[in-house]
Amino acid sequence: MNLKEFRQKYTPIIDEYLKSHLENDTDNQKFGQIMAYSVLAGGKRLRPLIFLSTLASLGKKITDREIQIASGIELIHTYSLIHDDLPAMDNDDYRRGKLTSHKKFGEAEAILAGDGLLTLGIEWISRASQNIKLVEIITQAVGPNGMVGGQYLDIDSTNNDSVKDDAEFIKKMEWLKTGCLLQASVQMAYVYAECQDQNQISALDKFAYAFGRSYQIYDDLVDLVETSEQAGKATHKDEQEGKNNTLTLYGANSSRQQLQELIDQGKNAVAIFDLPLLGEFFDLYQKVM
Ligand code: GRG
Repeated sequence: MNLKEFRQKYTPIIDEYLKSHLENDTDNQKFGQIMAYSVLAGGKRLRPLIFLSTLASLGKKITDREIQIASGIELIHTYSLIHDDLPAMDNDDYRRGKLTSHKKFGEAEAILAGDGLLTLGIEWISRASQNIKLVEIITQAVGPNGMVGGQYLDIDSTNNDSVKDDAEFIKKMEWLKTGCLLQASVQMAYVYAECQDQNQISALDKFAYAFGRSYQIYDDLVDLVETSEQAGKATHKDEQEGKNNTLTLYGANSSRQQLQELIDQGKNAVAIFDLPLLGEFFDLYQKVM
């Protein structure tokens, strides 16, 4: 099975799981709908699909339990988008082609929806996996030494000229903000699948680094090349708002070159697997190359 077929099979299954459980399992129906709004607004389901593709690459069967873990990762990702869009952060009106949560329901509601999705995501992962190691991986990846820490560095460095040319700082910030959660999606899969093969683990670690690092560069290029309609969110904001990132530091050509090097590294690493799934995630980047 290739990635196109895999996505076509599993995206509706993930979406259906998210829809039915968010709307039905929350005691307060109105709050359940507020959380569901942002989750069901769209989204590529990239992190759940990476988790499931890693499982499939390792020969692990995908059942309802694995779908619940994958969906839990998506809840946590969506929480980060809701909070990132708040007026105190990026102050965005559109996300996934729809009004952001705070624009639609109010700021307090959006903060709470994010809080609810984060905690529910951890609950789903814990409940379905029955594996404390997975909970440790995900909480470390999104906590103060992961995504939240990266977001803090982002906020702290915006319009700060002292880090404008600091390549190491920018790389670290981007890794924490974006790379850690993508990496965790791969790590959780090989831990859950009880993979003991060091060659496979090393290949997956290399893939997780290459994809996690490259995804932020890709997203910044999307900001440069796509219209708001195409991206479903405001674009051309980074330069205007004094954001420091690989693109503003090196420019588009060098960013594309770095992206290509990471694509080559990542694809080579996962060439050991029979299924082509993981390497094909890099094909997403074609539209910015
Ligand atoms: C903890 C508030 C808080 C934020 C964490 C993840 C994050 C930092 C902010 C979100 C904004 C952003 C541009 C982050 C970079 C990660 C990224 C590229 C997110 C968009 O992910 P996609 O492309 O989006 O997978 P969809 O909508 O397809 O799920």
